[in-house]
Amino acid sequence: MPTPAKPSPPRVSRHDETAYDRRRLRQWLAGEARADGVSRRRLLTLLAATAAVTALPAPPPARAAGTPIVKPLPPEWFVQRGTNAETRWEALRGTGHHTPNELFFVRNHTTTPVLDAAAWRLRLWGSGLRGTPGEDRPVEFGYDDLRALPSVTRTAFVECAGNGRSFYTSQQGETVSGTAWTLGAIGVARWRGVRLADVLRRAGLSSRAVDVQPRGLDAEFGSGGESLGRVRRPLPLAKALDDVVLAYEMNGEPLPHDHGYPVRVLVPSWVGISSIKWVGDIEVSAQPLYSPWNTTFYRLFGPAHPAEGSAPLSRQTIKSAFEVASGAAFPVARGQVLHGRSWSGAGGIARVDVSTDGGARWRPARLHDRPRADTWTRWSVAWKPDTPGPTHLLARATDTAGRTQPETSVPNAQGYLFDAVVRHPVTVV
Ligand SMILES: Nc1nc2c(c(=O)[nH]1)N[C@H]1C(S)=C(S)[C@@H](COP(=O)(O)O)O[C@H]1N2
Ligand SMILES: [Mo]
Repeated sequence: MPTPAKPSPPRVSRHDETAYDRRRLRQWLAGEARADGVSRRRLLTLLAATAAVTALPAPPPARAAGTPIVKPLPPEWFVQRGTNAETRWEALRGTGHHTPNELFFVRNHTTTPVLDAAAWRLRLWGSGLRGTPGEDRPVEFGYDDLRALPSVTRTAFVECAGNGRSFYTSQQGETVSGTAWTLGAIGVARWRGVRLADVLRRAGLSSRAVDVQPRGLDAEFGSGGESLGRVRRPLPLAKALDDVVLAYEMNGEPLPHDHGYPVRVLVPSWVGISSIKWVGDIEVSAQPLYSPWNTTFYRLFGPAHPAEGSAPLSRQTIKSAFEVASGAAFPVARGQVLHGRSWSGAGGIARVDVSTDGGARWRPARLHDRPRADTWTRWSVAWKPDTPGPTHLLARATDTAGRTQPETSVPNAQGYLFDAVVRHPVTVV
């Protein structure tokens, strides 16, 4: 259960309490203190009344009351889904290989915390670090400490495990739980940061370490009237040491608040939940770790899967999307070019086939990017519709590992890892 900010012990002088209250208010502003039952307005009033305010960075960006996302969400770019925002594929037409930060989808379990990089610390702790056995010996890094380490830059997608979930229902008639994403819960960015491996080694990684569990500084997540604690999910050490990045830049800018400022984890090719935003601490463990996010969630349950669920999800699956609005109208007998993108968690995209007549005939699309792991490949096909009326556009990708998108996806209760060919409705007029 959450621990409320504790009042100072009675022996502390009035002066100390004043200083502590100031610090506590600052921590609250940085998202590091809990204030259950106290309004944001009340705390801001308290803040304004203390000298702490003079030492504060710029005020947090204005956000609409009750909105869990900081950046603007114009309806021509996003569909809002609860605490999340899905990118509209038609808005990606004409953008380059990388998704502009303003257009990048947001998946929040609760609310974007507005953190202060100067006050932020990353704490590494646990039985998988060297030191006296049994002793909890945390190692801390500040924002400047991380920025002073050698940096790496990587192009990679972040994609929600539930991307495409709504097609289990609309195409296959399955009932699944979770956010009803279409295909817009993905974005590709150039991430810059430090290798998690470098930070782990500097912290004194022990040869006994097996799991690494980053945890976010956003609020605790409640489900079914119960708090599951802060968002966290273990990563096997092998992946943590391979290609995982602690990212502080996204497409050449400091991470936006909604995407994890000041630092997020980036786990290339894996389901989005692995890439913990607003990371505050990392447990390094000599014992295997569990959290709700690799047990209750992010396994496959259902008739086609073991009773206890599949292994925790890791790599993303294979998908394709057109940069076209659902239900778009195309003029008959006029030539045009259809654009889209395909991606896979198992490698690059080797081939894409497209049908403009609901799946009767297929032809290869022209690929505009070399096949590359961890990111998508853009493609196009020319199309001159000859018959007025409704039809479906279909795209079917094959990756360099030899996987091809199937006609139907094996269902699971939470609707993860949809991979089937999507039937995209359009009309010829
Ligand atoms: N701390 C924290 N990290 C998080 C989440 C969250 O709610 N809190 N959501 C996860 C999920 S489910 C996804 S799909 C990605 C989404 O990243 P984005 O919002 O930057 O697109 O962040 C992951 N990391
Ligand atoms: Mo997700």
